[in-house]
Amino acid sequence: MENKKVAIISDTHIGSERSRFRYIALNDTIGLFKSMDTVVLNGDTFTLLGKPSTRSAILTEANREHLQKRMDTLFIELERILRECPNTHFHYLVGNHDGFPPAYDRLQELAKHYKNLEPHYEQLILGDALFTHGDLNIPPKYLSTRNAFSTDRKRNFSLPGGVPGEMEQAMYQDICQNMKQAGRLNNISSVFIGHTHMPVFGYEVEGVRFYNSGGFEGERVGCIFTGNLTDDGHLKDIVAKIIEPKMLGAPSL
Ligand SMILES: [Mn+2]
Repeated sequence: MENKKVAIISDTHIGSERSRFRYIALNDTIGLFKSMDTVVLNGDTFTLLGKPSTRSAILTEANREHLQKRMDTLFIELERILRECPNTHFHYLVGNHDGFPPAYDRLQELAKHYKNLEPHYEQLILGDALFTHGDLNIPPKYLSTRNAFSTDRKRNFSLPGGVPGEMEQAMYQDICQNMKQAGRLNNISSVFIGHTHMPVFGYEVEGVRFYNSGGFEGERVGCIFTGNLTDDGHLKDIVAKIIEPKMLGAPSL
């Protein structure tokens, strides 16, 4: 057995007019995916609904209809990726913009036809790495503020490194707490999240390294992480390929 090559990306927000990804297959992304054994799409790959800060946003008839239409359009793109990369296994984690029960049901339907698609509602563990979008780990006090991200957004992160803000640190603590309760804190070495659109590379909390692939809306810095998953389940050689804000051109979906 050889190491498995893994890529992780989040928050491409395809379908949002501010997204720099009109298609995820732009600019060699599809080539990178083809060269991988496993790709983790770590939430908010598509913007199916505009501004939900939580997945429990009440689905009115109007936005349920809207959701159906968006799914019809945007999941064609997902099918294209699955067809073009038949030897790559895709883990699709949902976020707060694509994590609603009807969308998750549709993903599960799609997974019956495409064996290289595996949807996840909350989290995924591969070896000693845990993947989750991050929206489920925001403490209520931050959700109740008008804009939970407003102060964080002023900071300018650089990769590698970057010191996470107060809300992000609270998210990490929540994730550590959950892992402790599940008895797996000692088995996890790295955690990958998204959601805040702030890239973070290997920030350590309680012996766990946290990674955030940033975001692809507006001028935000986003990256694709790659690493090697060894036979004995260790995700190593983690590197970040930064995707420059202007690289992908203006979206026009
Ligand atoms: Mn999100």
